[in-house]
Amino acid sequence: MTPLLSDRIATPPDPTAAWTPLEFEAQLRARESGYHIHHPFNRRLNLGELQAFQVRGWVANRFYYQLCIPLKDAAILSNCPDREVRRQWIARLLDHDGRADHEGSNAGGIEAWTRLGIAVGLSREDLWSQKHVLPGVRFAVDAYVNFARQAPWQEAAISSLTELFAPKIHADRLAGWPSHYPWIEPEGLDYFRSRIQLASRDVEHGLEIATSWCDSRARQERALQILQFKLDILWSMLDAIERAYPDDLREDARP
Ligand code: AHQ
Repeated sequence: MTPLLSDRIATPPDPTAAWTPLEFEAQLRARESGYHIHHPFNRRLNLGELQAFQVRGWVANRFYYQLCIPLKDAAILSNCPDREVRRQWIARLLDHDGRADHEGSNAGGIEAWTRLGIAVGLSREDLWSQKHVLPGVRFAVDAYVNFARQAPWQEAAISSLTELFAPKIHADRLAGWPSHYPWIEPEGLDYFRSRIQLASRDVEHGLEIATSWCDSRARQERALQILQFKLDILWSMLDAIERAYPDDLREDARP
């Protein structure tokens, strides 16, 4: 029986059809090339090519990002009517603000980042005064928080999925900094140690939300746009930091 001509002509894929969950996750992961692990400043930082003042500048500016993560997560919680989601999402806020007696390992990620700051030679006041926070860093981080306040909570949750790529950047720091920057006390790196497991946990929940919310190709494409927006936030933070702390920065201007 000769097959019908129509059986032999493969029907082209429908460009408006939703991707399968696996295809959608692969599309998200394909955005890794825009992650700030590839930014020239981060590459130099993790290759040990930066001077102490440049590391201090990076730590003091990233501190503002860490301070604002709980505000971002609180915005998502305030917009989310789903108790099951809130019960999981609130862990992110507590991971940064701390739990129980807020001492030691209960002190939270913002305190751990403060300890990183002290380990690289900044004072607690240097960090908490935000005196080193650059305009470009502040604008980028504030754009993230304001997005979380104004967007549907599902879209704001999707913006956290840059953490798909975070375990590698933390592992790179833990692998390289002790030999590249032996002057940094090892316990200062505890924050990076803590994030590897927490990032994986957060990504699992974030992907669950993204997969159920993005039930159409249009929403899946929107999710890719949102991920690119957050990748740009992280990238532009490093643009500002790289520009502010050139190798030959005047001594009296160095953090
Ligand atoms: O320390 C980081 C962190 O707590 C978070 C939360 C998450 C979010 O909700 O957007 N993203 C994130 C990230 C952290 N560290 C960054 C780094 O390079 O150290 C990576 C960043 C991210 O990938 O979004």
